[in-house]
Amino acid sequence: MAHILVTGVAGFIGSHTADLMLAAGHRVTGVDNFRTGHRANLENAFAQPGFVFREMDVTAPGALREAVDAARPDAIVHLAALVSVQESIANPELNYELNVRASHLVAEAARQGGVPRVVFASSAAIYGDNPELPLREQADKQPISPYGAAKLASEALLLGHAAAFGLTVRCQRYFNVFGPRQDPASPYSGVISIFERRYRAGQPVTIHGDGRQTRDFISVRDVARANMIAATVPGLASGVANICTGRETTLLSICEEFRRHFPAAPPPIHGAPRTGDIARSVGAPEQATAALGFQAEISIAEGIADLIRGG
Ligand code: UD2
Repeated sequence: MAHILVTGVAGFIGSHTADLMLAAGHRVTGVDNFRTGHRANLENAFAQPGFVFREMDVTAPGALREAVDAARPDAIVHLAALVSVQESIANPELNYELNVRASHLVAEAARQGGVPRVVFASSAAIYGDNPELPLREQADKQPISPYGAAKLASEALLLGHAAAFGLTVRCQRYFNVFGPRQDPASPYSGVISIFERRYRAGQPVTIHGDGRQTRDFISVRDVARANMIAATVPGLASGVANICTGRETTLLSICEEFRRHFPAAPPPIHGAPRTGDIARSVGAPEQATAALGFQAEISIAEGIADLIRGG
């Protein structure tokens, strides 16, 4: 069994990743500063004997080094981040601090603390609106936000450390992740989290445009499993991989799926398309299968049922 340090453990993806690792018998040291994470997400983790929590900011001087020295983990899963594309546009400096400098600090803490492996939360945002679908890892990177640029820069920083200092670095390019604990608070939150809240409240959802736009929606439980594999399976080589399903789903079919659970819901309202919106997005999942032995298993129907059940 391994001991994993998870940064951003109180976040949406972090808390599911910790829960899954703990259930599999691994030990987890989780760190979070609760800037966007929530203590409530850790309710299950706190009840597990293999869980240790440190409230800290990964960019505070010496903080990561101290956490690494105390835990002596087998891997760091670095999920702490400024997670909102909109916030990265409003505050590029903070985006640099939390999405670039923090990644460098993780790479350095791993090198200096002798941690052999780092798993990094990258994003499909690095591809921007590259139209060569399905997006393969070698596709041109055309980030259209400071957020996407920072994720790309972080991949380079971490892989540079991997090559120079012999760490194993796995960059996980998440596509549109959805599931329980995703925060629907902002209009720019993940669309499925917004829709779930509105369907549950009996309010109409707003579809920006005709609803034929597509995304590669992946359940957070599949993403947590991809993180656990990347952190714990022995003998992996460094590299990047899309964490996606390879399935293209329209917003209209997401609405249909919700209607099966909420048949009395009012019909969606169509608004103007969102500025800068991408018409289609889907990833090629083969590289994750080849490098990690990972394949998404949860269908949209199962994932939405899971979200509505909560947990
Ligand atoms: C954005 C971010 C991505 C991530 C994601 C949240 C970029 C380049 N990417 O991607 O990094 O933060 O959001 O999961 O900005 N929509 C509606 N009604 C709503 C909300 C959304 O129709 O109430 C549409 C939206 O216009 C888009 C689609 O749903 O066409 C998906 O929106 P999203 O914000 O969930 O995801 P995405 O891929 O635009």
